[in-house]
Amino acid sequence: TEVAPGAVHVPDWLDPERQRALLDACREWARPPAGLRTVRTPGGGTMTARQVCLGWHWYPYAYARTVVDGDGSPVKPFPDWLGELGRRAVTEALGPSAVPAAPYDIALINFYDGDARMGMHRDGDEQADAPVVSLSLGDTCVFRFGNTGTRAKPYTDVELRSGDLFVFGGPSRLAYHGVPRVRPGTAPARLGLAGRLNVTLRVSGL
Ligand code: MD5
Ligand code: FE
Repeated sequence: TEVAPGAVHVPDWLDPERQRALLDACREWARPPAGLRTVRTPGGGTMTARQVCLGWHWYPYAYARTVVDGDGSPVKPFPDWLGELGRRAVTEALGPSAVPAAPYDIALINFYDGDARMGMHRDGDEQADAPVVSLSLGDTCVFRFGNTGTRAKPYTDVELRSGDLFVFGGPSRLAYHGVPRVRPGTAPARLGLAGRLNVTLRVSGL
């Protein structure tokens, strides 16, 4: 389903076996060193979603090769298979011509418990216009897709479920978006995951 030009939602893109494999990988990546951390914003606040990064470490609002705002460790490598998954996602959602020439080299993995939220923002710290690939696991959330020029309404709210793919390319790459709520207890029981995980794949341009 095309939610806006370049913004395509593909429900149930990852089958149960691939969801399991991605979740197991996320659990490994979440362990220290360079594991799951609470993100502190320059204003003194904390993000409610916790995060682990692969390839490049995101800290508000820049990228680094070490966990500069955490344990100082080198960031974990971005595996080839994840880049392959990203290219396949873009091909299936937007077509082969939308696959970027540069390799996917960043994964940001956000963990949301039942109370976590993400406020409306744009993702502008990458120096490349490649589509962002988003994969959801666990609890369903309300994902809010907004506009490029303003943080304000109108919004399109979409429920993202375990296994869903969303690709944000073209004119939607710099749109405002957020996660106003998670629906606790909606994860498939087979995953054994209390909460929501979102994996985004990005091209750094760095
Ligand atoms: C999430 N993550 O569900 C979302 C999914 C983040 C973040 O927002 O910054 O880690 S990615 C949604 C996204 C990425 C790039 C562009 C657009 C949406 N968009 O234009 O709507 O944890
Ligand atoms: Fe974002």
